[in-house]
This record gives sequence, structure tokens and C-alpha cells, in this order.
Amino acid sequence: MPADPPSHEPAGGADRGEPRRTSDTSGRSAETAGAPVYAYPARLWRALDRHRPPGAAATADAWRSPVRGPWLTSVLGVVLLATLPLVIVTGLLDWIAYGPRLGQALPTDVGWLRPPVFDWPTRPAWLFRVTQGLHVTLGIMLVPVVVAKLWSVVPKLFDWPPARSVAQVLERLSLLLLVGGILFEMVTGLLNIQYAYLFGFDFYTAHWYGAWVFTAALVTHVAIKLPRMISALRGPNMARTPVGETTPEPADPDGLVSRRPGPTTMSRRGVLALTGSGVLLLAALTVGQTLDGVLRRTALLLPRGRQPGEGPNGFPVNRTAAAAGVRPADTGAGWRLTVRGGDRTVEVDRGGLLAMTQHTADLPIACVEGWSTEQTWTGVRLRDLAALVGAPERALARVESLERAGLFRQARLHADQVRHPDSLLALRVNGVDLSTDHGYPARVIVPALPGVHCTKWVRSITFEERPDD
Ligand SMILES: Nc1nc2c(c(=O)[nH]1)N[C@H]1C(S)=C(S)[C@@H](COP(=O)(O)O)O[C@H]1N2
Ligand SMILES: [Mo]
Repeated sequence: MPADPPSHEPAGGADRGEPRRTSDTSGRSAETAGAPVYAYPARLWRALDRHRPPGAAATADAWRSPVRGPWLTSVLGVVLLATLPLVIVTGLLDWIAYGPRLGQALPTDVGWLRPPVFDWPTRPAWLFRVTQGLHVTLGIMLVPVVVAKLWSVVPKLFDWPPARSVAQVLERLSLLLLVGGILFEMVTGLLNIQYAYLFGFDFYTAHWYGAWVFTAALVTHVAIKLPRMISALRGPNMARTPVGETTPEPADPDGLVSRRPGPTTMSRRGVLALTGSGVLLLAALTVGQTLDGVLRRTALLLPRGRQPGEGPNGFPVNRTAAAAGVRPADTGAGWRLTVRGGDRTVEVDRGGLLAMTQHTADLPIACVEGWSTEQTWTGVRLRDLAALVGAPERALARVESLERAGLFRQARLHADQVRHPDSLLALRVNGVDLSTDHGYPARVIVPALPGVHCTKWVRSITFEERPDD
């Protein structure tokens, strides 16, 4: 560790905001003197340097924490490098689970940004619960790490001149997309979970395209910075140094280390511990919504359904009957289920459905907003309904709700989802009739199907040939 605060700036006082004068034009000998090297077009960078905005240097120097430097940034970086890909992949899987091949993922039309898709499996039944649970929970847990990572590089925002080469311009542009991208994804994701559609655009479309911008920027950033990160992590382990012995790292080429470090108030491991506690706190307030049971009460960040009432129907409701505009008159004694297949149409009332063979299965509902819950459902197998109208083996099912408007008033299920022995048109849950809010008189429940396609207040099911995809 150097005894003096490190300096990689010339003695010329550039950090006081005065124009730096170099008499030579080659730039090279200036480097020997300690001034920065400018690549092509050097005149531009030098001109920019001479026209430093008032206060820029002072602002950069206001960030003086002595723990900033390659080591801390790299540790936070490696944590994100190990976890963000999981968030990205599970997000992509969530999109595929919606069934883009059946024309129903959101956004539907993604042009050439369409990844390879497949029919979402029905086994294991908890598959979607895990993918969406990981996506949402990890996404929330990483907020403090992202904030710490941004804090560790924040003085770089005020760097002047903003670039010293064309390559650096590109690098900094990719940083803009990286930082903007992750903040955008986190903010839109969090607002969606809270049902706060403050933004004037469609969440799914925005989150989808935002994810691609962010992912592309992340790949670029990792490609550029990986060697730096590895060498910083191979250096001395600074996690052990107590506050009293914490000193700044030597000046680094990225300029992460403060030029004028302030007094040490926290060790590097202190910063990591603070970040880690933030992560654990958020995890503690979030995992309950996926783990379910009594733990649900700990899910303080869950805007609804933390205490969803007592009794067999006491589990979270995504959209109530009232919110969906489903009236008691629609679900009363006059309700009939219409089942269509080919040119056959059958109407059955609830008594008729209850008279058919009943099957019971423990299946989760997993909502894309993060919460999930396993319940015991009883009803008619979807494949028995298909047989009622003689639907072909590979037919898909188009399920429609009594709900008149709303994105989730209908869904399509592929043949494996129809044929699975646990796929039900549920009439009862946990031994009692479904409550109106859970979809009375009948609702769909299918293994590993995203909650959003477990249509409530079903009015009709149409079995039809699957269009070629
Ligand atoms: N008709 C209809 N069915 C619906 C919805 C809806 O808005 N309308 N919401 C879906 C969503 S997003 C979820 S997560 C589940 C939740 O089921 P629950 O409210 O019974 O827990 O219902 C699904 N079924
Ligand atoms: Mo949902």
C-alpha cells in the first residue's frame, strides 16, 4: 500500500478544474509527464478537455471513499456475473412458458428477437413456480448489489473529457445502455409486481425489449472488463482488512480509485456486509410469497394476498370477480359450460360436471408477478371433456372466460397440457366449492402452466386443430 494518497494525475492541477496545458502535440511524451494519452481524434479530446464544464472536477472529487477501486468493483461484478444470467434466462423461460407458439406470449410479435421456442412442459408440475420464482426473487435480491456496484463506479460519471478514444466512446455508450437497462428492468419489474402501471406503455413489451438492450450491453461490458476483473480478484484479498488498516488501492487505469481519498469510515468487508444484509433483508421479505404456507406472512413486499383470509379458499387472488366484471348473475344456476370440438357442441351445467368422474390433484398456481401457492384441486379432467366431443388426440384447447374484457379472459393450451392426467377444469378446492374470486363455477388448473393461463370463470372450451407453427 502506498503511504501517500495515490495520484495518476499530472501535477498541473487538472483536478482543480483548470485547463491542462501540454506543449507537445504527440501526446506520447505528455504521457511520460503524467498527462493523459489521446487517441484519434486527439484534437477533439484535447479541445473537450480544455472546455471542462464548471464544477465537473469538483463533483468528481466529491466522491472520495478510499475503498473505491478495482477490487471492490470486481467483487460486486463477479456476484452479478454469477447471478444476472439466471435472471435473464428465467425471464426468457417465462416468456416461452406463456406459449408463443400458440400465439399468446407477451409481447406476441417480437420480430427477429424471437428466441428458439418450445412447448412448455407439464412435468415437473412446479417448473414454472421455480422459473418465475427465481426471476422475481433474484431480481429483487440483486437490487442492493446493483446499487453498490453503481456506487463503486459513480465518480466515473463525471470523468472529463468523457472519452479519450473512439473505442472509449463506444464503451461508454454501452455503459449507458447497461446502467439504463438494468435500472429500467428493475423499476418496471418492481412496479409490475406492485400493480403500479405508472408508465404509459405496456409492461410486457417494455420489459422484453429492455431486457435485450440490457443483455447486449452486459455481454459487451463483460467482454471488455473480464480481464480487469480477473486480475483484480487475483490480487490481494482485501476482504480481511479491518477499518483501521483500510487504505486506497494504487491508482488504476480505469480511474476507480479516488484521486484525493477522504478518511476511511468503512472497510471493504463492511461495504460488502452492508450490501449482503440488504440482499438478505429483501430475500426475507420476498421468499415467503414463493415458499408459501405460514411464511407467506413474511412476504411484506407482496402487495396482495399476504393474508388472503381463512378457510379452504384462503389463498391469494390475482383478480377478483368484481374487478373482472363477473357478476353473480353470470355464475348462478343459469351457468352452462359450452364444450366444442369439430362440429359437436355440448352444454353442461355444474351439476352435470359434478356427475362426471372427479379427479383430485395438488397443483401450484404460480403468478408471473412472483407469488405462488399449492392447493388441492378437484374437478373434471380436461381430457374427459375432450372425449365428450370426440376431439382429436392432438387438439389444443381454447378456454374462454365469462369475463368480457381483460388480457387474461382466454388462453390456449397445447395437447400435452390438455392430456395430462392432472389437468383439470376445477370445480372445488381443498374440499369445498371454489369461491367466486377463485373462479366459481369452474376454472382451469394445469401442471406447470403459468397462473395467468389458469382461466377463472370458464364459459367455454373449444378443442381445435393446432395451426402449423
Ligand atoms: N378470467 C380470468 N382468469 C384469470 C385471471 C384473470 O384476470 N381473468 N388472472 C390469472 C392470473 S394472472 C393468475 S396468477 C391466476 C390466479 O388465480 P387465483 O386468483 O385464483 O389465485 O388466475 C388467472 N386466471
Ligand atoms: Mo398472474
